[in-house]
Amino acid sequence: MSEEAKKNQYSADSIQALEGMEHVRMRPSMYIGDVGTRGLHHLVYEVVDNSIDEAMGGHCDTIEVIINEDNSITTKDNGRGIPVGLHKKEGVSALEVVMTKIGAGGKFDKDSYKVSGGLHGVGVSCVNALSSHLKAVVHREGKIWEQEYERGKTLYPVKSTGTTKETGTIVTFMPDDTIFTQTTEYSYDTLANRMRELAYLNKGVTISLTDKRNKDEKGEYISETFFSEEGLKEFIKFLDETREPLIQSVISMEGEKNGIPVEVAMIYNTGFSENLHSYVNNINTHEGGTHLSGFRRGLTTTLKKYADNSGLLDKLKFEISGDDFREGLTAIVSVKVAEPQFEGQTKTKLGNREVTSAVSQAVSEMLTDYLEEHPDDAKQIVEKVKLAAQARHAAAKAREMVQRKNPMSVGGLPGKLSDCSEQDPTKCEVFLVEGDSAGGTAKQGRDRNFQAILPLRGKILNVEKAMQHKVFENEEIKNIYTALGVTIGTEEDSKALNLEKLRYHKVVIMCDADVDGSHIETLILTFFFRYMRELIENGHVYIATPPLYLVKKGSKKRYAWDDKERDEIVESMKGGASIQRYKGLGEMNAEQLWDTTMNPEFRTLRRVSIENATETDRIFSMLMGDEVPPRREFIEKNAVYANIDA
Ligand code: 0RA
Repeated sequence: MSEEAKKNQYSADSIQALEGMEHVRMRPSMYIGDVGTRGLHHLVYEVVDNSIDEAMGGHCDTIEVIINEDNSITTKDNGRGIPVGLHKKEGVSALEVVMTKIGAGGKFDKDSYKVSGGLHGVGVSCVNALSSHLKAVVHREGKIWEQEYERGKTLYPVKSTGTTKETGTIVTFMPDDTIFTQTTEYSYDTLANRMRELAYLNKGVTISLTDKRNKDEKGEYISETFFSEEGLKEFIKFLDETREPLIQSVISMEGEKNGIPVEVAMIYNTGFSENLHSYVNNINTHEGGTHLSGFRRGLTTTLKKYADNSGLLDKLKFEISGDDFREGLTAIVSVKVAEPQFEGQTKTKLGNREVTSAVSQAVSEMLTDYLEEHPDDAKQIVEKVKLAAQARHAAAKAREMVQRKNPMSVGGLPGKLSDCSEQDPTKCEVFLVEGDSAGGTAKQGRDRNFQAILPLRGKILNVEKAMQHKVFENEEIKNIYTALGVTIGTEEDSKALNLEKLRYHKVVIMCDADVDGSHIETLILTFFFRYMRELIENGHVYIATPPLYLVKKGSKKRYAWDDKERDEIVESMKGGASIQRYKGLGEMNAEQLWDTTMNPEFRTLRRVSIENATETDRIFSMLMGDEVPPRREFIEKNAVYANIDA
């Protein structure tokens, strides 16, 4: 190539690079999912993923994440450092290429498990493009190198600023507030949950998180260090901390099958829910996929074979189904796939066919060994499966009652439901109200055109502690199913939730603003989380926020939702104000309830979303399960909704 041609080639490439970076800024959601809280946190995960890649290659064992005072983020690792030498094709430092070129961004070596779909693995250059300022510092080849950028544009060529004996990469970035317009404030808990998860998924790697925005009573920054010696085995113990184990130890394996690294850990508890968590290249695959199918297949065939041979199931009159093997099971499957294909609505379902048999084989071998070596545990498991099968039969009968066989039949709406007149579900709301008296007030206060009221009697069943058939037999729960028009069973799946006939697109939980109220709220949420998760996932579940105080002076009336607001109002009224504390919804009259809590123009509804299913699962089992001490500790430390971002 002539000098001239080379020059043209270089500028053509750099224009392309620029276009790539511009494209990220124009369509950030294509790269990081969204520009809300999730996307904001995703920036951190993206950089840390690169450090984890170094760790997976055996080049790094320590990663630090710091939330700086100004909400910018610093990550440090002791990996090899991003290469700084001349990148032949681009004619600039490799560091600059990694930071400013979309796609080329990641590693140059092909032997790492990069993620091509999903949300991770888009490269640090994306983080750079979406940061108002970023500084990269590299310790490599005895020297310290650095380069800075503004909105992805290089401020100066890579320069050396000193010498060093270390290796590693330090990245500091400030998310661009013209992109993240909703918020640029990082949540310590969200980052901590992910760092903890990464530490379990990558044993031996130390990951610390420090929050420099706040100091504790001792004047120290809030900081945690996550490290796991045993990986998934410990992760399972953490997840099942609040459940009572059925067997002695965690069953686990780690190895390679058909060239695919597979890690599995599982335990049975005395509970009734099934908790499966799956990961591909450290990404939580919420929608499952081929690795999870492989796990199920391996589990079912191995346990079935064992149970058949043991003669323990001889007197059972009906078939055991796959589900029966998973009652009270908590399991994690983690695989590394070189070229993962992600499918599904949220691109979190693994599609690679070859993974199924790899995981299935791994699980079969692991379980066969365990059952042979632990006959007592094996017996416990088979007994549990047997009970599950019996309960399933009882549940199937009970479930028929919430199954509307004929979709045309309207009959059977619960008598306590006060329906609205509007028929278009997208415009309709239903309030689930605690108690008949509050229900009565809500009925008077509502706009009957589009607001329906379903009073619930006292505390609804704690589904965390009940077997399935008890849940479907419960009067209040049956009423919720029928009132919402939600049925169980679709053409493809007899147990799937059917939301086609959902009667109201807003389902609002309205409880007293006190301890009892929040307990009932949690019971209802537990039910939705375990039995109607899609309703939450599709954004239909809301929590109403009634005020705590009414402040009055003469004819002036103002409501307050917390103590600070109350004090401000009292002060603004300049003396002589009287304060009424609402102990419950029942103390409000219909007009007050409408004004403060139900009128769409003034009310605040909190939409319930599941930020992190793994963590939410743990929290519900802790809050609603048997073991009291961890629950008390949790409630003392956090608000009930700490991890349900509403
Ligand atoms: C490109 C190539 C290599 C490593 C990295 C990037 C790298 C990126 C980040 C981001 C944060 N920490 C990082 N550590 C490394 C391979 C390096 C080599 O071949 O020596």
